[in-house]
Amino acid sequence: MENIENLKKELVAEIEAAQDLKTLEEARVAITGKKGKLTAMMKDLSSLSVEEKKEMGKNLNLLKAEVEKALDQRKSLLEEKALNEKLAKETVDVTLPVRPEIQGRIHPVSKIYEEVVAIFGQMGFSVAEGPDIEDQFHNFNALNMPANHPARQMQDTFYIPNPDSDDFDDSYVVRTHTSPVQIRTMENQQPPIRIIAPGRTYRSDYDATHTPMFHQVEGLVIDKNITMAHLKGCLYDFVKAFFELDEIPVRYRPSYFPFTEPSAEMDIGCLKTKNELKIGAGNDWLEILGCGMVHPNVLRAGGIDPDVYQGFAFGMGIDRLAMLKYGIPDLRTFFESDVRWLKHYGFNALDEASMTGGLSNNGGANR
Ligand code: 2NM
Repeated sequence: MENIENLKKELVAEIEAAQDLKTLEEARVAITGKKGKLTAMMKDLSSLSVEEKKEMGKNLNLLKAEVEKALDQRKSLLEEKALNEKLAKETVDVTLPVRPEIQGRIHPVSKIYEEVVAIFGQMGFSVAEGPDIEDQFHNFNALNMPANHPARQMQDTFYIPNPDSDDFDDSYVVRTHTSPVQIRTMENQQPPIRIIAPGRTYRSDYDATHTPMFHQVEGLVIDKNITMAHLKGCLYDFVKAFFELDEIPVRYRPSYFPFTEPSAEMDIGCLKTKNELKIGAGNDWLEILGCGMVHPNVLRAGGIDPDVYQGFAFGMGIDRLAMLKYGIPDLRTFFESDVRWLKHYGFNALDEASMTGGLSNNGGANR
């Protein structure tokens, strides 16, 4: 018994002495391996009397369990130590300046996205997000587009089969606009609501101005006594900030969207010449966004009483805004990941859009 206690101390000390995983593994082999000390003692049991064998066998088994426990504990400890050493060696100083030879650029879509969020953020809007894969209720029905509504065909929707149902109305869609995010917000939040929903949207379309995945930002304001005048003031402030102009001609043309009534499209004044598009001057008009007063059916679908609350909403294409602002002629090039294109149209990673720091930073001089 005395010997077993001493042996235990000796073996545990050997284990604890291991300073790295390799030494520990050597210790394990030397103790419990095929030719290990403990293994040899277990083999020697056969030379003992039955009584002695019983007593000694029990003690050796207990010892073996304790030694294995010590080995496991030491192993965990040394593994953690090794990981910490590795992590310490791999730390990077994130406060170091970006090396000038680094090729990475911010994509124009990301840049516009950040600018739009900064402008509406300053006006008190928060950003809302939702899933790319939607059910038809949130993408269509709740937006005053019931089954067989012609606008559903208008949108060239990508449908995704529902594994649990053969009924086409139960199939999912990749969202054709970010409006389902507004519906989800209304479902989960009481007015006043003031949100923008930027993100990816999908329609089956492909030419110089359409790609099957594109980006939208939509906005929604709901409160008591909201009118078209609030819509106009808000969107006027937005286009002035976005195009960095003190004044800009705007006009609203009547339009149709199932989810708003009345609906309108907003144009901004511009000058179109053969090679150039100048925003904010001239006798031409450029369509910039769609908007309107949220349809009572949409408010009801979102659980909001249209007799108490009104709202305005708007939507615009982020990619289209990028094409306009930076004069990029073909939308398809946005998603080709051509590094030469990114180098030309991309932005320095450190130029964050902000209302105080200047949205486009030196008019693009550091592109
Ligand atoms: C547009 C144009 C007009 C819109 C409406 C809604 C909702 F969910 F509140 F009803 N979200 N977005 C809307 C209104 C979008 O895009 C051209």
